[in-house]
Amino acid sequence: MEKTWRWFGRNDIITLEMLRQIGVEGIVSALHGIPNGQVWQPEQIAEYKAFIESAGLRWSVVESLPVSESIKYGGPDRDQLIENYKISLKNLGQAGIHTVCYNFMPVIDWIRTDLHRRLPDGTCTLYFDKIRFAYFDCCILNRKGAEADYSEEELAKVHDLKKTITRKEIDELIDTIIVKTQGFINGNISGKELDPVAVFNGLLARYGGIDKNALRENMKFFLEQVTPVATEYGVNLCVHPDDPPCQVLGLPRIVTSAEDIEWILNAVDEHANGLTFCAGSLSSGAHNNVPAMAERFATRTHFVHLRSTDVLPGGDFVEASHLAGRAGLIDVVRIFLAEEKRRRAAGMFDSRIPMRVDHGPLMLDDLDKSGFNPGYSFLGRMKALAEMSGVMAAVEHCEK
Ligand code: DNO
Repeated sequence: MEKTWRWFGRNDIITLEMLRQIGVEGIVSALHGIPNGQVWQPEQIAEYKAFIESAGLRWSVVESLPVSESIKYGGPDRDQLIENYKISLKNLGQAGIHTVCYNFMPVIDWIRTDLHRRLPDGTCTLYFDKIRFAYFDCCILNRKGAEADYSEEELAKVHDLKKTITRKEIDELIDTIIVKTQGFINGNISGKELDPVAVFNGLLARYGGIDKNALRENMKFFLEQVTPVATEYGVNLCVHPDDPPCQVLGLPRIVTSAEDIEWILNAVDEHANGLTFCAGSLSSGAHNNVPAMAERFATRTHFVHLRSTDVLPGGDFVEASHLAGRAGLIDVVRIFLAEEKRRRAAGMFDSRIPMRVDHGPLMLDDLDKSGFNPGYSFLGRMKALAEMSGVMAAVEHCEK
């Protein structure tokens, strides 16, 4: 697999020169400055690509070319936005960038309630606390009917939390869920909103009539139009699973399980309509057997995120070490290395599958630094990359 790294552009405090030194081969990035929905112009792509190449690396994957909300809920301007998406895909393909990751999560991308959960070994990690999330839903957003989505036991715990939670904790929860996790990924929240809760509730309101089937239909509509363009220009599209893989805030989520993924791949049964195999997101759903899913969807996987989680009693989950947790990354790596072998034998152009380690603990000197995006510090990811490189080398050695 090609060792890639998510890099956030010239403002990233991790430089391309640092990445060369630790054995990174390819860069995963996006034109973060372009507002969602606008065309990525050939000159803008060429300039960014040249900058990456001047450091001796290549721009391997776009993560993400964002799918505008209006495409997801079927707004009046969706046709124009899909046209723009097609032009960006064509421009990327013509520039020689062949892997484009996106997601189809309405309103909110990945969700965590705590970005600095201290572990016994002194490192910090990302955490999802179901009760705090339910508190956010029922008592901060005050979403109508939210209570129906939680058990009586959970609601009783929310009630207890209400008595003890401080104003500071409430502000942090809002900042974490709406701003910090979303601001850096070209999501719907820029991070500059004066009243993030009001903005967020406005975004949620657009999905009033959209259930799972309606969202699936909108995704199919999108895929039917963009996949032929992707195929024509040699681009592999790869949808990122929902993180966490479950319904949230009354919104439908449709990339949560093997059944969902099967549906998407069948909706447009073309090689270019593929999957980002995010082992971390999938592992945070207790219903998912991650290595079995890797086996099942390997032929349509175009990009791999190596990360693992532990699901805890009560619905919480925590990011695990890359060699532990329920993702089974050693098996996952073995499965994708075998898939690469199959593709090489078949003479396929994409026989080297890009992989990146996803997230990593905040550790050592990085604990005192500011400026990292949540989950994307340097040393924790470097350690994870070393671990995963070791696993790849060992598997390849044993299969010789
Ligand atoms: C968070 C990421 C996601 C992912 C997008 C892909 O760390 O895994 O934001 O990049 O969902 O479109």
